[in-house]
Amino acid sequence: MGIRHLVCALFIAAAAATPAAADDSQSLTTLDSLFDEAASNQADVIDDSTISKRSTCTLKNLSVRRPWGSLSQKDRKAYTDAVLCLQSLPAKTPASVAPGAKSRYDDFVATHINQTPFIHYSGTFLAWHRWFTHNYEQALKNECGYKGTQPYWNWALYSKDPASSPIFDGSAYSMSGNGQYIANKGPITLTLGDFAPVYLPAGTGGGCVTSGPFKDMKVNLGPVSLPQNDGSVLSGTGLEYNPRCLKRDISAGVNQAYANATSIVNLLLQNNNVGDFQMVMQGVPGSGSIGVHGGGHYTIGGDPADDVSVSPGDPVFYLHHGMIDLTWWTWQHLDYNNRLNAISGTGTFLDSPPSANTTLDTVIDLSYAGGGPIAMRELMSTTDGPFCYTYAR
Ligand SMILES: *[C@@H]1O[C@H](CO)[C@@H](O)[C@H](O)[C@H]1NC(C)=O
Ligand SMILES: *[C@@H]1O[C@H](CO)[C@@H](O)[C@H](O)[C@H]1NC(C)=O
Ligand SMILES: *[C@@H]1O[C@H](CO)[C@@H](O)[C@H](O)[C@H]1NC(C)=O
Ligand SMILES: [Cu+2]
Repeated sequence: MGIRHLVCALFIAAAAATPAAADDSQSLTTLDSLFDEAASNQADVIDDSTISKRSTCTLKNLSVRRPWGSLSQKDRKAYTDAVLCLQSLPAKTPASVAPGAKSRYDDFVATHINQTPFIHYSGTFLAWHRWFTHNYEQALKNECGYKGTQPYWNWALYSKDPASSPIFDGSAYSMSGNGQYIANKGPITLTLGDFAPVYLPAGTGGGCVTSGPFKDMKVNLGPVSLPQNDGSVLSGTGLEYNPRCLKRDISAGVNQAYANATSIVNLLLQNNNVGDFQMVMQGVPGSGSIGVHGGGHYTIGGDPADDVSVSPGDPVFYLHHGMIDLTWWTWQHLDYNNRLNAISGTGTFLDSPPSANTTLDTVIDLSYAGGGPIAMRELMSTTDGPFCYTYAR
């Protein structure tokens, strides 16, 4: 047998033994090494005294955000206890702004509802959600005595079966389980302007969450724009008081199709241009893809997470956005000099209505969620300005 035939035979044998899913495990390995490379580059930057810095963040006092699955049971419970605490504290949002905002937790949901048209498919998308997640983490620490850091959900690790992952397995040490099973649900139909709709496979839940720390949680706000399994859409201001159970409809089909390791490595981290990076992350309109950002949200399902504006109404939102931030952080640190301060986009959703380009001087403000107004330039580095954190895998 000639060498060419041998190589060919080996290739066919490998292909037969490793169906499409195995490609993703290859990408998971690649993703791990890209995370490591980003962390190592970040450490070099922190140590580099020739780079002028505004903050006193050092390698010694960096705080480390970790994946949920690597936390001890005690640390997981400390996190969910702090979230329940935030849900028991009074809201700062006045009833005149959001009559349905009843808790400190709801302040964050109401802010996200009010700003949704300006913080998705816009120039502030990445930095806004970084600042939002950080201030939620700070509220857990400062107002609820939480000693840990914001954990994240690496979607790619569990893309074939998210419902059995340590995040959603329903144990006392999870973020609560799936919703109660509802049979015969149609797909979720997503529409965006005049683009062809995207159909998302329904999940294996649909009803109220019945297990884990958030089984008695009340979702107070929403709907704003909630696609239903029959193709219709429920609409509202989202700001009225509408108490109901936390629902989920966890969909492995969505996770596998959009929030897998191959898409992070091959489609996302490859982009040199931040405009392409953040567009692919959110799903290029008309491409049929919802990106890893949509992938995470619609994997959760239910009547917070299928509703873009109200999605922080499910506490898993912050683990999802931890991973979004980790993906941006990785992208930035793979080419620090060119990517750290890269911004693209305007102040409105797909620039509709047309608005000014976002710049490093653009100010964002989380209103009653807290944190105060801040310029984009402060939010680009996780080790300068107000931040001093890194990620571990
Ligand atoms: C980090 O350590 C430095 C040097 O000890 C200290 O001045 C600074 O306040 C610390 N910064 C943070 C964010 O903890
Ligand atoms: C992974 O995600 C990409 C992008 O959405 C998709 O094209 C690909 O089919 C997905 N892989 C699997 C195994 O579903
Ligand atoms: C806004 O950004 C676009 C794309 O980068 C650029 O072509 C355009 O000139 C900018 N507009 C202004 C007013 O700076
Ligand atoms: Cu958002």
